[in-house]
This record gives sequence, C-alpha cells and structure tokens, in this order.
Amino acid sequence: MTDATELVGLHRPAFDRIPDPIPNPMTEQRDALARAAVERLFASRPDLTERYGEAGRRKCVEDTGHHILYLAEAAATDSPELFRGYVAWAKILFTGLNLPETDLADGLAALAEVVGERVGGALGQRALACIAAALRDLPSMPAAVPSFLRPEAPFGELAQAYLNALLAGDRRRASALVLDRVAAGAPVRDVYLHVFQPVLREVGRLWQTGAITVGHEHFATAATQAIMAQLYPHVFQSPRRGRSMVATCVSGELHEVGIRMVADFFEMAGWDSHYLGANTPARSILQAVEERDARLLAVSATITAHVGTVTELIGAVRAGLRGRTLRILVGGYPFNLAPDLWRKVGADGCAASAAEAVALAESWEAGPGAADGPGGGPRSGFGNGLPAGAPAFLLRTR
Ligand code: B12
Repeated sequence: MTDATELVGLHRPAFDRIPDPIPNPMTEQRDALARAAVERLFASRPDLTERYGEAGRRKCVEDTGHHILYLAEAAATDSPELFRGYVAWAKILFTGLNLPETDLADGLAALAEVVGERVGGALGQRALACIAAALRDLPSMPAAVPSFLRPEAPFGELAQAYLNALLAGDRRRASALVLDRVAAGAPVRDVYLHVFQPVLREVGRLWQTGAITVGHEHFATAATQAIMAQLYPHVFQSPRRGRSMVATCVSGELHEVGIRMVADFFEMAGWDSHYLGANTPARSILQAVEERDARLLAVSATITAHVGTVTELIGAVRAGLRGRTLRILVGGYPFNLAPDLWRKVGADGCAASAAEAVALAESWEAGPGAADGPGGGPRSGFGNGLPAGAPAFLLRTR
C-alpha cells in the first residue's frame, strides 16, 4: 500500500529528514551478476541444460538473484551467519524439490567467481568470505527441519490440536480451542508464545518442505490473526503506565504477526502500543513516533534482504529526532541468526521474542546498567537452547 502522504505531499518536513538509501553495489548489479553466474554454471555443467531446459535456466537466474539479495546484506553488515542461514534454508528447499545439493553448491561457486571479478573492495571480499563459509558448511547442514511442535513442550498438545484444526480448515474449532483454554485460566502470553508462535513456524516448515500449499499457510495466518483479535479484551486489560511505544515492520516486510505479538506484549505490560503492521514507509514511522510521543520504537524484519532497509530506517529516525530521546529495538529472523546484527544496523538492542522484548525495555526504563547481561550489551537472553549460529528456523519455544 502506498503511503497517502507520499501521494498528496503532506508533511513535507518529514520528507526532508529521510536520507537517501544506502547504496549496495551488489543489489544494484543484481541482474547482471545473476545472469553471468548462471551462464558460467550452465557452461561448466552441460547436463543442466539437458535436465532443466531454457525454462529451468530462467528460473535459475531468478534464484541466483535471490542468493544475491541475501548475500548483499550479509556482506554489507559483515555477517556471514546471515548467508549461512539462507543457504541452510535453500538446501532444505532444494531437498524438498528433489534437486541435488551439487546444483546448489555449483551455483554458489559460479556466483563466487563472478563476484570475485565484478564486485570490488571490502564488500566483494566479505561477499566471497560469506560464500566460502556457506560452501564449507553446506554438506553438514541438515537436509530436513524437525517439527517445531513437541508434545512435551508447555501447551504442546494444545499447539498440535490448534495446528490440526487449521490444517483441516476449521477456524471455528481453532478459535474454540484457544478461547476455551484462556477462559479456563491459561495466560494469553503463554498462548501467544507456546501456541501461535510455534504453530506458525511449523506452518512455515510444512510450506517449505512442500507438505502444504501457500493457501494453507495464508489460511492459518489469517485465522490466527483473527483469533488474536478475539483475545483483545484480555490484552487491553492492564492498567496504563503512561509509556508509549510504536511497533512496525520495515518497508517491504510483510511478516506482521511477530511484531504484532511484540506490540500486544507491551500493551499487556501497561504500555500504550501503536502497532503499524506490515510494510510501513520510513516517513510514516517517523511521524508516528512524533505523534504518539513514543519513547520506544520496535522494528521488525523477517526477510534478511530487508536488513539494509532497517539500517536506513534507523538512520532516518535518528536524523529526525531533533533532541527527542528514543530507544530503538529490533528483532525478527535475521536478528535471531546473527546475534551482533542489532549493533550493526544502529539499534539500541534486540530480543528474540515478544517476552524478551518487554523485559529488555523494562530494564532500560529501570535505569542505566540494568539492561547489561553477562556480555554487557543490551541484548536480551536468547533462550532457545540451540548452539550459536543455528539456523533461525530451528528456533522453538520452550
Ligand atoms: C505467515 C508467513 C508469511 C506470510 C505473512 C503474512 C502476515 N500477514 O504476516 C506471507 C505469505 C506474506 C509470507 C511471505 C513470504 N515469506 Co513467509 N512466512 C510466514 C510464516 C509461515 C509465519 C511467520 C510468523 O508469523 N511467525 C510467527 C511469529 C510469532 O514469529 P516471529 O515472526 O519470529 O516473531 C517473534 C520473534 O522473531 C520476535 N520478533 C519479531 N519481530 C520483532 C521485532 C522486535 C523489535 C523484537 C524485539 C522482536 C521481534 O518476537 C516475535 C514474537 O515472539 C514463516 C515461518 C516462520 N518460521 O516464522 C514464513 C517465513 C518467514 N517466510 C519465508 C519466506 C521465504 C517468504 C517469502 C520470501 C516467500 C515468497 N517467495 O514469496 C515471502 C516474503 C514476503 C515479504 N516481502 O516479506 C521463510 C523465510 C526463510 C528465510 N530464509 O528468510 C519462512 C521462514 C518460511 C520457511 N520456513 O521457509 N510469509
């Protein structure tokens, strides 16, 4: 959706405070890089033309374009974990499509050659290091993702029953399962973190492995959003504490349920939450921060290719603050992959879940030093029980 202020030219001063996007030479020459890499790949692997034909070759250019978007962000922020996470995800996708791993590996090797020749400076060097690290780890990356649902997890049985209802296309049953449990005393926070979150991640896993369609995913997401809305009488019950926050996705980002949960957790903690949803332009976010007199801005990105947009947004917001104090919290999939990324995008902190986001903001409110964990930095505990660097799609709630 286009920002209305963009169309009618309102709020001119805010326009002037939006700096130009940070250029990334890799995304700028994405098409040319992708075509050159695929040409090289198909020249060295004549069997690919036989197997996939011209249509397969075009698809391969498209896929390589995606590789480049993720690679560009990993290189720009010097975060090889981001590209590693993407390649781990791509491996599972390839496996589900019965495409050999060597096709992915050879494609990445061809991309490395082209990047080595055409992308200069530190960015090119970092991109090559990202590809090399991902290629080294590719054979040991898992070919399948285990389920995000475990019967022994808190609310594990409810989560499974909720998923089953959604997959059966039964919104009414899904809603009743949740509302009945909340009526029986289950805290809404637990339902969010132990039912909605793992179930949506499981839906993503099932989509990724080809077990369900985009239609099933859309249904499950829309039904969950509707059921979250049914829980709002509980969400809006907490006494107000005079603290305002704005919660939003960056421009281009469509995954809005995670940041909506973050906003709702702040609401339940007594903050006035202003949830803007998906794909919000920088100027509207800046305006919302001013209008709502926010002391906290929570920014979400799920797609790694949007990390540069987060950096631009934070730069724009800080440039437009005119002396106002504002803490900026970031989160979402790429920030769960690369624990240091929040610093690199210019945020004040990062959290892996809605509960941890509130805990971190409250520790900031409590005064200096209160947010410092064992590492001394304003990052909330990760709490997922996985080794550092594990792909984010393996994240699950305890
Ligand atoms: C629903 C969904 C969609 C919907 C979103 C609709 C909507 N209204 O939100 C639609 C269909 C639009 C979509 C599109 C795409 N999706 Co999608 N999607 C999902 C899915 C299944 C669920 C997302 C979700 O709601 N998760 C549950 C929430 C609660 O979890 P969460 O987002 O992680 O949020 C928690 C924390 O991360 C944290 N957090 C989140 N934000 C913030 C912010 C702050 C400040 C803080 C502190 C914390 C924080 O707190 C939250 C609550 O605890 C995921 C699967 C998954 N693993 O999440 C895939 C997934 C994210 N999608 C994926 C992909 C690939 C895409 C597409 C690129 C597909 C395509 N080819 O078009 C597009 C990209 C669209 C875009 N431009 O953004 C991949 C991403 C893989 C990767 N390597 O990046 C996933 C992981 C699916 C998969 N397993 O392959 N998707």
